[in-house]
Amino acid sequence: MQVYLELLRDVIANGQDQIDRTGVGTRAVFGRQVRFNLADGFPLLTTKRVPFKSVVGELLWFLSGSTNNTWLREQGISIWNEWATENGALGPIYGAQWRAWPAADGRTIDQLAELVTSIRQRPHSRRLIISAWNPADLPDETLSPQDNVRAGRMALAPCHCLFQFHVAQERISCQLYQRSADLFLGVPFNIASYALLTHFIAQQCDLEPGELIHTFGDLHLYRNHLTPEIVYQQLEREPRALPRLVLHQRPATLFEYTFADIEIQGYDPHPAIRAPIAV
Ligand code: DHF
Ligand code: TMP
Repeated sequence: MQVYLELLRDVIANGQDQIDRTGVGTRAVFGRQVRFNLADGFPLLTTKRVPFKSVVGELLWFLSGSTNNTWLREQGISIWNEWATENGALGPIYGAQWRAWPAADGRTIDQLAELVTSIRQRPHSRRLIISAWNPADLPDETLSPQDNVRAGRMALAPCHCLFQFHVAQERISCQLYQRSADLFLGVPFNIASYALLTHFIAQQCDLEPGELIHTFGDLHLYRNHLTPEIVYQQLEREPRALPRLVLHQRPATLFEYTFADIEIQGYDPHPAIRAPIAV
């Protein structure tokens, strides 16, 4: 995970100061790529504690097709609270697009179910893609998340918006395109989440996990994270050995994983670092 600290240094050294939608302001670079070989260990940051239960809960929630924050809240996971309406609604975000993309004729398309079928039948396919970027459902950037939801739109435009799988030599790799990336808060979650998803898909398709390739559009550090207590504190820390992921059983489908199936072993991170999130 040395590569994560290198991204922090890259944004600090090469970033431009930008104004952004939230009004907080960022330092940003455009277009970067990092790779994680999943055989080297599970890519969960060790230079600060990342709440793995929240990562797992969010992914299980996406996989279930839900876009309502209520279940996450009940699990004690608060990462989507600021964007939800009082009823917990978030509009047609990831879960809806992944599991029930609305087609023009009124059908819905279960992109993930079709993906698993395709990988099993045609692992050499070059079309193993899931997109959450549905222009018809995008929010109006000038409205609040809640007003967008009330208008039937997404609370937030998809950040991790497209991913593709690739099979070679019995290994399955995943490349994610993240158009907008909060390097301090969101990215550690995003890396772990897509690594976990790649392990699930590999298990479901009788393949070994290969690489996670993480490609970034606007990669930024919010100005209020560029402090001695937050980003610079993390940069002083020495990365430790990566933990390992253990999947205790193989559920019948991609959609039946539960918390009990998923264990992270040997996670010995430096302490958590609190930081304000830009809404
Ligand atoms: N907005 C912004 N500005 N950045 C984001 O990363 C972001 N992520 C969203 C929704 N909107 C966003 C969904 N994912 C946290 C992490 C991921 C996430 C939302 C929030 C977060 O606050 N993490 C903290 C606390 C985690 C906890 O213990 O609850 C962290 O320290 O990792
Ligand atoms: P934007 O829609 O104006 O780009 O703002 C979204 C912000 O949320 C931006 O800082 C990126 C961040 N983000 C992540 O980094 N990862 C995520 O998974 C999500 C949902 C958001």
